[in-house]
Amino acid sequence: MNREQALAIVKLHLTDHRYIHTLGVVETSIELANRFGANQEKAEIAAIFHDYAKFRDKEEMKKVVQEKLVDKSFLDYGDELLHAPCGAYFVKDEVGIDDKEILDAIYYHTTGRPEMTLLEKVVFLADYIEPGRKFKGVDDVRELAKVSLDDAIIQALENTIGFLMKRRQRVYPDTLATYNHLIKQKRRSDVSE
Ligand code: DGI
Ligand code: FE
Ligand code: FE
Repeated sequence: MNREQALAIVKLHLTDHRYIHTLGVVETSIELANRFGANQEKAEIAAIFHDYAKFRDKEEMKKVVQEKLVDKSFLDYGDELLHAPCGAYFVKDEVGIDDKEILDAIYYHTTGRPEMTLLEKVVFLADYIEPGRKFKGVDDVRELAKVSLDDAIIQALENTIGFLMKRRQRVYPDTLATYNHLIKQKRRSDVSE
């Protein structure tokens, strides 16, 4: 499947606004993949499909988690999380993509996970800093992304966790675990410098 075919499929599932966001994530993913040495073709496909399930019916997605996914914990932390793991499921089931690395980059694009692969990190960060994003603090993350993938992700996680806590929303445990993991790793590499 080439870029045009993939974009044509995903466009059918998204609003114009979300499609433009997706194009931003694609360009940023390619840029980050080149900067940090991830597979550019896989980054492109994962980015194109990362929000494939953004507008799927919530009840349909809850059913997918219950019946098809191993990890049911996504049901307990707010409906916004569902589109990531369910997106990976639908992209495999409906589009026929079965590359595990691409599917995992879609699956973990919202929450992250400890021990993220390079490809997962690229898509996770691109989703946060693509040019259309206007979050408070996004420019700091964009600056960090010029030099360090992990430092940029730590800052993005700090922002997102802070954002959720200010609104008294639940924080998905693996999002916190991702933050803890990257901080621990950073301390370790600081000590060895
Ligand atoms: O799908 P996008 O809008 O492009 O971005 P996304 O996949 O990062 O989803 C953002 C939404 O997910 C936003 O409403 C905040 C929410 N979110 C991100 N991390 C967590 C979270 N929600 C909960 N409950 N817990 C999290 O850890
Ligand atoms: Fe998303
Ligand atoms: Fe997105």
